[in-house]
Amino acid sequence: FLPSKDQLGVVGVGFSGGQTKPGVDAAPAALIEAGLLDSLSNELGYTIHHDGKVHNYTEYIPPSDPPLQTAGARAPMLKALTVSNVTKAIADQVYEHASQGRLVLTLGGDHSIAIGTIAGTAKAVRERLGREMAVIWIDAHADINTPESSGSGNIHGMPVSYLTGLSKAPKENPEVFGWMKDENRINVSKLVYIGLRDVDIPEKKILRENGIKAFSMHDVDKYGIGRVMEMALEHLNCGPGQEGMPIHLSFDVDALDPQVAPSTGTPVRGGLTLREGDFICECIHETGCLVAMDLVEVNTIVEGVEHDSFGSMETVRAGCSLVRCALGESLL
Ligand code: 5AB
Ligand code: MN
Ligand code: MN
Ligand code: MN
Repeated sequence: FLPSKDQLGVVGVGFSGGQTKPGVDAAPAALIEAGLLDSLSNELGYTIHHDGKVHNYTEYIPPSDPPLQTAGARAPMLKALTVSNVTKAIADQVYEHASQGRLVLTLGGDHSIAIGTIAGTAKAVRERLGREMAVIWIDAHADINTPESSGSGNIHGMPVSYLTGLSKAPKENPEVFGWMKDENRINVSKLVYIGLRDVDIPEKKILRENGIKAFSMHDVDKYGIGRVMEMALEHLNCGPGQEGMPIHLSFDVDALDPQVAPSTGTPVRGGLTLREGDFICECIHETGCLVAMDLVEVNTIVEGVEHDSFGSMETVRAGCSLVRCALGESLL
């Protein structure tokens, strides 16, 4: 079921509409300028399929997109139409690469874009291989709020609820994620989190009620990252001697500790070390099951960290390292 070993589709997503801080849309250019794609082709030997662009999706952004108040919600959903339209376009781009058997790398952008990337790969994997796909979500946050449970209304805190079908477009409002079909969704039993340390109270309830596998920073401290990865991959049937299943890795850079990746919109102290982050990516590479990776939430101009400052450059470098490790840099 694997994509060809050396064909890499790249999508540059300069989109920040899933949250309110500008700067996360500049990340793909910063990552590419730092030499990420060059090293993937020159050092790791990938043939790169990239249109050479960082997309801003202006043609998909409606002229008016007022906050959407739904019954019983704590906060109105922000830029719902915009994020719905843009993630549909991203799903098509990612599907196009994946359906041609390429490994897909998406450079974000805020984490709302994973609605599109995962929808696109899930559909391609179903069509090509007749199989379900697993998702490994590396993040300080669970991003599983529903429009009702979210306290912020920011859609970058909701992608997993749409991807698992816990949130769906209401009948009276199909233009907000009504494009998502079952073929775009993943099963909650095929989802694993690592790095959690800032999970909202309603999200904890959702995780518990759905029996979702989650390794918090407490688990990383308790078992060590080596054991956590063994348990995570075993849960997804991707451990040694197991059959394996296609894996989509969605890596939010805020899973890393702010000391190594300060330049992100919602930093939380007490995160993964750079080596723990790289190790996670290396272990996933080793399975041979990786079909797609997102790197999201690098924000080069976030508050307190000037563009081109040391903190911003360090964050970009950390992001590049994570991608290279997931794509095989550390193999001897
Ligand atoms: B990120 C919060 N749970 O819903 C919310 O960076 C934060 O993609 C979401 O992980 C963080 O707004 C979203 C408070
Ligand atoms: Mn996230
Ligand atoms: Mn996060
Ligand atoms: Mn964040």
